[in-house]
Amino acid sequence: QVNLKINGNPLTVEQGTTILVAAKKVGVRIPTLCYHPDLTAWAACGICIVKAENSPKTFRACATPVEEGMSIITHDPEIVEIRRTVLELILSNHPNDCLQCPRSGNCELQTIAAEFGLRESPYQKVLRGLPADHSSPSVVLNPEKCILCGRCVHVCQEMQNVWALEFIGRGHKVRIAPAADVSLNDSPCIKCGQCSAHCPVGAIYENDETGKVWAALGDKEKYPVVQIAPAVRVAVGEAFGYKSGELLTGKLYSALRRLGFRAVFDTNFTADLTIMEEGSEFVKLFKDEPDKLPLVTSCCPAWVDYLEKYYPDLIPHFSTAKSPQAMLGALAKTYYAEKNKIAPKNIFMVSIMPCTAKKYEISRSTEMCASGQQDINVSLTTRELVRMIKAAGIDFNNLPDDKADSILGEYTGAGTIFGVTGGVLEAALRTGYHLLTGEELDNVEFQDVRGLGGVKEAAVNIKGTTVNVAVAHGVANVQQVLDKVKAAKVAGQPSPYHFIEVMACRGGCVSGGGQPYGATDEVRRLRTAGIYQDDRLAAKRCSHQNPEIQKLYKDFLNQPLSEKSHHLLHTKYQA
Ligand code: HC0
Ligand code: SF4
Ligand code: SF4
Repeated sequence: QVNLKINGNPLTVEQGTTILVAAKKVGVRIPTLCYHPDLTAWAACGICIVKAENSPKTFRACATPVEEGMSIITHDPEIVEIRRTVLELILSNHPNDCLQCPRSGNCELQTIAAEFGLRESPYQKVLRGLPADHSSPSVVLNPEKCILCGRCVHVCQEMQNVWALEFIGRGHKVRIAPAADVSLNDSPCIKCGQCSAHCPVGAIYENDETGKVWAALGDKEKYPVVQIAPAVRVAVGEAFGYKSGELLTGKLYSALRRLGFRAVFDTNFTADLTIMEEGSEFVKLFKDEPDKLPLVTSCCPAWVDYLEKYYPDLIPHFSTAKSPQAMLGALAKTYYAEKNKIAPKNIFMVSIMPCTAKKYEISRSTEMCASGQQDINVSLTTRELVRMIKAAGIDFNNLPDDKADSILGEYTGAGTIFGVTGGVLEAALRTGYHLLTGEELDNVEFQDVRGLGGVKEAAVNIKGTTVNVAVAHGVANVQQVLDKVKAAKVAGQPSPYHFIEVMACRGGCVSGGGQPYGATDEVRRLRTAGIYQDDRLAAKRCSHQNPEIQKLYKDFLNQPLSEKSHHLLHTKYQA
């Protein structure tokens, strides 16, 4: 414990706490641009400067741990003046086109500049003239807007272990760029979008495809339909003044109908279907070919991209079941189209995802044309949907609750927990137990695979048989799990795990790269609590109990892993 004073207020905090975090505890917000609680502080921007009382000593609050007896001043005329100068220097080569910027309204630089009342600058504006990179289906990189805070580089390296972004050049020529200065699409980038979620300004942002959706909504020939992912419902409210984690499924359905979608489906429905297919795949291997285990989940497209690039020898362990997004696209243009006598080519399927990598997934040609054309036409992030709702003048907060459309809308608690780390595995265990024993679980909650621990392991007892599972989220945590699998292989021993879940984003999709800005562990916990609340409130909590899933098998697919299921719902991977 360390005792100190901040602006004269005494407080006691734990050893190792930084001045920045300590100040927050006494209600003082120190401005920052480079600091982010997910990342190691590296004190690049200099705006968080504070000083010791009665001494000329200054500190970078984000990177300085508190010391016993310290007395810190966070705001006085001298400090404010230094911060103002730092800001003016940043603005001296930052374009002033806020009106057209993708971050206008939620840009951290814009906010700080407004707080400081910056009106005119003593420095001459010198723009760099750097071109934007539009090569990736998922994110756009505009180095001209970059303020060199380094968050994207650190996210990509520390949290994702991808190293797609780096600083290139020296002195005033320094800029962010994909490693080796190739285009983003030719770089090792896995399209998770975490860089875009952490960038404080408009230098990296989701590839905006709302224009295509507006066009389809206005096209009389088209039959626009939509699906929403599990994690969207607990985060979208943040853009409309709700607390993180507020469950807004009914309002979302309403908003989508008012935008003009003819049918509103729920990706949670096909999450239940993924469990039927993947769970059956697992049970078959577990019983008949245990040497082919572990089975690894494949519903996160950034993770798929990573595995194909970095662990191609493990591709045979990937579940062939497509992601819920992909399954819904295939079924909308076959099963739903048939039942409702709509020509599949007229259906325009939009998915609302917390994720930028889903934009890439829909273009993977090997798997995404099961219906004979592209199954999903456009994938939008939560952030893009928010803009559409606002642009359409929809009063989101006062919308009535609506229901999803049959026959692709009903979901169980197992479907909804896909949105959090550990959820896919937990859902699979709920149904796996039933498939292996023919019985139902008394307690469907598997606490060991929940929470924000980077790697979670559990030995699950299924009536005397042990199933060893592991869950990793945030790509940097994957390596230790996969290395254990590889080491066992080399030694000729059975895999230490039977089933592995990986999600590229910390916390799972609840803090995907396309979610509203501002995710921290605090926010992740709130969004996660919203998802588990949805699970607890559900009438049914296991995928195999979903009546619409049972009907789908009866009327159309026959049974899990049937020929039709294989054709529509399974895929292949490429090294
Ligand atoms: Fe996810 Fe998904 S859970 S990847 O995080 O499996 O994006 O929310 O939609 O497809 O369901 C994202 C979220 C999905 C898919 C589902 C899976
Ligand atoms: Fe790195 Fe993900 Fe950004 Fe690609 S999208 S540059 S992998 S953080
Ligand atoms: Fe997308 Fe979810 Fe994977 Fe993140 S964890 S890349 S949001 S699918």
